[in-house]
Amino acid sequence: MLLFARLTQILNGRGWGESNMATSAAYQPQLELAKDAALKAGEIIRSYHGTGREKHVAVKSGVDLVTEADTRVEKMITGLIKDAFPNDLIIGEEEQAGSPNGGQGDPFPKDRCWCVDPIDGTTNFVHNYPFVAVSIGYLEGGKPRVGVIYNPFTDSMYEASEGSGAFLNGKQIKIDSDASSIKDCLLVNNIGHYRYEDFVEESAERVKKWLKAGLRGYRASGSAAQNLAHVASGQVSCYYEHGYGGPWDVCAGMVLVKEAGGVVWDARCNETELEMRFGKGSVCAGGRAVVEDVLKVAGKPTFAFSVSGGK
Ligand code: LIP
Repeated sequence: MLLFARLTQILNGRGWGESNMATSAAYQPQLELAKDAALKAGEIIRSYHGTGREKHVAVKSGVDLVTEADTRVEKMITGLIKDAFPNDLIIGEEEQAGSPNGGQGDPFPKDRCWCVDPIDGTTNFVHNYPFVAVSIGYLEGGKPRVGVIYNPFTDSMYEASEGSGAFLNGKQIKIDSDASSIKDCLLVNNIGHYRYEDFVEESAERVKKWLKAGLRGYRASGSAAQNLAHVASGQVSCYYEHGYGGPWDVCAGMVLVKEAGGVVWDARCNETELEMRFGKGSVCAGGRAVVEDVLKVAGKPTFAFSVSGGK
C-alpha cells in the first residue's frame, strides 16, 4: 500500500520530503516577492479608504472603471518586479488597457511572465464594498505557477505555488469537498461588465436554470480573484463567470484552486483546463463533481467575445 502511494506520488510529479521541498523551493523567490508586493499594495489601497479619493473614477468602457489607486498600485508592483527580475515580462491590467500585448483570445507568452491585477473589484473599491483583492500571478511556459491574492480590508493573504499546497494567512486550505452537486453548492457567479441585451438575457437565463435545479445558494461578489480565493479556501463551493475581464482576474486564483484540490475549467468546453489568453474569458472552478454539475445545468454559453473586446 505504501509502495503504491509512493508510486502514485512519483507519477503525479510529487515526491516526499526533499523532492517535494525542491518543487516548492523552485518558486520561493517569486512567491516571496508577490506577497511583499501585495502587502505594500494593500497599504496604498487602505490609504484611500473613506477619503473620497477612491471615488475619483475614469471609465475604461461602459461600466468598467479605473481609479487613481489602480494605476498607482500597478506601478508600484511593476517596479518591485522589475527590480528583482529585470528580464521577466509583466502583464498588468491597467497598462494593458492602454497598450495591449495581445488581442481577444490570443495565447499568453511562454516566457517567464507576471500577470498583475492591482485592484480586482474596482467597482467594489469605489463603493467601499470590501470584496477587493490584489492579484499577482507568475507564469512559466504559459502556465500559472505562483498565485498570491490579498484582500487588504479583511487582511487575508492567500498564497500558493505549484506543488506546495495553498494557504490562507499561513494555514493550509482545501476546497469544499462536501459539495458534489448543485443541491449542496454555494455558487458565486459574477456577471461582468457587458450590458448587451443578448448577454444580459443569457446570463439571467443561466441563473434561472441553476435556481430551478435546486441550487443551495447564489452569490455575486464583483471580484473574480476574491471568488477563486474563496473557492480555494472552501468558503464557496464553485465560481462561474462567462465574461471575466482578463487573464489578470484569474491567473493567481488558478494556482490557488488547483493547489487546494480543485479544477479550473473553461466554462465553454467540457473538462478543459482554463488557458491563459488575452481578453475576456469563461471560467468554472471548484471541486470536480460540483463543477461538472454546475456546467451541466448551465449548458454551453453562446455569447461570443469579439476580437475587438466589445461587440
Ligand atoms: C472585474 C472582476 C469581476 C468581473 C469583471 C471584472 P476589475 O475586474 O473582478 O469579477 O466580473 O468582469 O473583470 O475591473 O474590478 O479589475
